[in-house]
Amino acid sequence: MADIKALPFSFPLRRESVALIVIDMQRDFAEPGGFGESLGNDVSYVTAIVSDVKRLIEGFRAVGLPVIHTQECHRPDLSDLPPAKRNRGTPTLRIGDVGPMGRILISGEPGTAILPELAPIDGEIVIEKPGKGAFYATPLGETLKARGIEQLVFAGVTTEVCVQTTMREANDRGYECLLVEEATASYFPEFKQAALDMIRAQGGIVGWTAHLDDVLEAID
Ligand code: TIU
Repeated sequence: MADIKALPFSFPLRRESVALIVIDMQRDFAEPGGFGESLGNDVSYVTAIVSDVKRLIEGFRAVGLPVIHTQECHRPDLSDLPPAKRNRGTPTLRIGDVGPMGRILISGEPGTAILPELAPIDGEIVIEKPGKGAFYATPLGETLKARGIEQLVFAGVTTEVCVQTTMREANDRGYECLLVEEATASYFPEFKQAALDMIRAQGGIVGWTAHLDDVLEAID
């Protein structure tokens, strides 16, 4: 295990305190008929990163490092869905409505599931989150503390929404955060680029970015 070649400078990797966190690689964001498409987005930007996210997950598993998964979803009675979130915009299907993969972004529905290629295995933590950030209204903070995790390597979607929100939440809580460029996607390539740039600007104001091969080499 070595430091990770990263921007704006190398990431001081510590084996005993690092985990991979994979944000919201769900059918609802990657497949036609889900939440992402209901908002008018081209989901092929998400499917394009699946093989690289898989390589990253398998790299962490191969060396026995923890993998955490998140899912953006709500309770079936919508009690954790603020009207301001449900009513925003003009989607073709709102959160809680029935679509081709079941109720949109509702816990336990087929569309809410993590893509089968990236599915959690026994022992991996799965955090269901009602917000864009994974710390808000979830046990993530306590779970990380209990396991001594202080460094988070980020993958998932979308770069400027749930990934960046969670990175910012984590950065403010004292975690060292690194985003893997090939393992994150936005429905807007220019937003992905802007998010990468703003995360690592000003001496890593929110954290670090790195390329997949450099992460895999360092953890080996
Ligand atoms: N719409 C969009 O870009 N993202 C989300 O709604 N959720 C996540 O980023 N997971």
